[in-house]
Amino acid sequence: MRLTVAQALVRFLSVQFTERDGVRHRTVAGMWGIFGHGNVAGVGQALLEAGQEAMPFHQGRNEQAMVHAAVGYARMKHRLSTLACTTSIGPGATNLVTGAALATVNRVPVLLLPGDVFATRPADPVLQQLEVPWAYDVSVNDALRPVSRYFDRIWRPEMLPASLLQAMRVLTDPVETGAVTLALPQDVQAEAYDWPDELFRERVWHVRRPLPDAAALAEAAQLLRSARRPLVVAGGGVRHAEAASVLAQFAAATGIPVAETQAGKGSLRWDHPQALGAIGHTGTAPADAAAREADVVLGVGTRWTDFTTASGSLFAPGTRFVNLNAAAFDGHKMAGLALVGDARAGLAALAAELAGFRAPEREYAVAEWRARTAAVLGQGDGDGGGGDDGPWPPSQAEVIGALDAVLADRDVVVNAAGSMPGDLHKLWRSRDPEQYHVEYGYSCMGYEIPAAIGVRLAAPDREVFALVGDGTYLMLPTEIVTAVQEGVPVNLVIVQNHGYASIGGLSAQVGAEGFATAYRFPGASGDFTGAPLPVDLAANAASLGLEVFTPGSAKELRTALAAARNSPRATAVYVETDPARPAPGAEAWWDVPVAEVSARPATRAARAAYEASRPAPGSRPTL
Ligand SMILES: Cc1ncc(C[n+]2csc(CCOP(=O)(O)OP(=O)(O)O)c2C)c(N)n1
Ligand SMILES: [Mg+2]
Repeated sequence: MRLTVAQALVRFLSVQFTERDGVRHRTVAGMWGIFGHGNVAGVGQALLEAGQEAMPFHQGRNEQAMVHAAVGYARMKHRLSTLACTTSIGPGATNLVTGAALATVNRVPVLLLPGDVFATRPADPVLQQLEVPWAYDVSVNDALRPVSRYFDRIWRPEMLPASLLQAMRVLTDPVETGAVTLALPQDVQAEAYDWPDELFRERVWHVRRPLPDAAALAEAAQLLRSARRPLVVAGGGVRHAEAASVLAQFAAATGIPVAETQAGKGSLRWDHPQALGAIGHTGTAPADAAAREADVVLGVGTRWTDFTTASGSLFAPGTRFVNLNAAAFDGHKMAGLALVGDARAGLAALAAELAGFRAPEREYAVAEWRARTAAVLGQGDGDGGGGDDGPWPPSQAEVIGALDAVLADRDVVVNAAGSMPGDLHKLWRSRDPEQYHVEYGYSCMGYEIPAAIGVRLAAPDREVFALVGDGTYLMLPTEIVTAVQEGVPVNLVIVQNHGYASIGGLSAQVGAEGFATAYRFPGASGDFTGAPLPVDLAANAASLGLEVFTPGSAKELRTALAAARNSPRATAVYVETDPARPAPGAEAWWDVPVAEVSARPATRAARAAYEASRPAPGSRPTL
């Protein structure tokens, strides 16, 4: 079949399917794109020719945001389906780098198709070409190599078929997956070639659920049976593997309490009898207490990041770890016993090995924590009432409480960066495994709005609320226009606190005195402590086409959230928060080193506090 390289690529992608548990999905269900001279005549023409059914198209505004949308989509689809992103060469391509890193860090599949410079080199340098004098085969797309799990540059048409199959392998592999980049020189995209029909036959990529090795399972069961204070830590792998209900059964049957990482939050309903809530630096008091006294910890699908381990300080020396993980790389962390396998299949197998086992009874102060949570959420006895005459402006926690009161169980909250992820991790009461969608592997400001669009495209039957800090809003509001254009009725909650509040707090703590973290005029001293900026984000959101609500009381906030939820349009609820009433502080440490020498008293005091709080050398069990 004679087609251009770009036409062959689109045709191939339109007949790829993923299968797990007998359910089929389009592996690449659509494509985001911004056209330039590096892709308009190749991939752009091919999309036009293929038609919307073969490859639905979404017009992007910023290439980074396109990747965020694809990640939101793929995560919501449990990595069984994703979206591709086509870009021009040069800046359009390098704008992908941050999104690619985010996808790869979070192990979420996205297919990136940056244009590239001419393979035939008729007139180097072409517009936007980087020339590296000592390495003439390098283009800016090489910046995508370290952040991609598979990278290839299609210098000749003949290279395409084998590379496409490798790209699909990585996209559909639970261990390998992440950003997959096929760089497409602009002349090659438009070049015709006679392709074998075999390339375009329908293919089904079966996503495996491997079982851990029997000997390892037996050893893990023995270790857990011997434990006096076992603990499960649920990570993102639980969600990817759709293992929530198996985990709930496992916890109920064994009585082992469950704590959740950011990626794993929502694995258990917040009020499940074994649920301790969030773990680590942004954890709950009962979960962090359980971690401190645990003797055997079963990590399920977790990468053990510093937020989870409180920078290595959370678990006592001598704690034994069993890590059920699809990736051996993570399975062996924390000097653990690796159960290399799928979270759902592995948990079921482990439950069978543990038949009859019941963890020793132990009380954690869960009821106290839940009452405390309800109070800071402005929910009194936690029944969702009592918040209507709450204080104004609300605390950030009260905004979370209002959302909790208004949202239905299947609604989704999306967030990634700022002070909100920590507050959400600690306080949010997840009622559905898909409800809590916080990207904290890369914690990338600007993820929220495009990811909410991706989530909604993946789950059109769910209402989606993106919690958007003013800093995040200003970084990447661009895809609001796409939501308006395509009628994707996502809801933003714009949380105004006039700057990078989370970093302002951290800055004060590390002796940097909040320097340049508020959105204020520079002032006489030039340290950004002047008057607040005359910026109106509500007007800005309205100008981009959103239906905007600006509540002026606690009661109006709930009414506005409900109206936004019911609106057929994309909306924003704009709310200014009270920084004087922060959420409960950290129960566990996080390592951010403080300047060792300084002329400033605040820095010296912070350094002294850092040295006093830092765990003694050698006391971190996992290093
Ligand atoms: C792309 C990116 N740049 C910088 C950071 C570092 N950072 C983390 S939170 C934050 C401030 C976010 O401000 P805002 O969205 O207003 O949330 P707030 O902290 O005020 O809650 C910054 C700059 C980041 N996470 N992502
Ligand atoms: Mg802010």
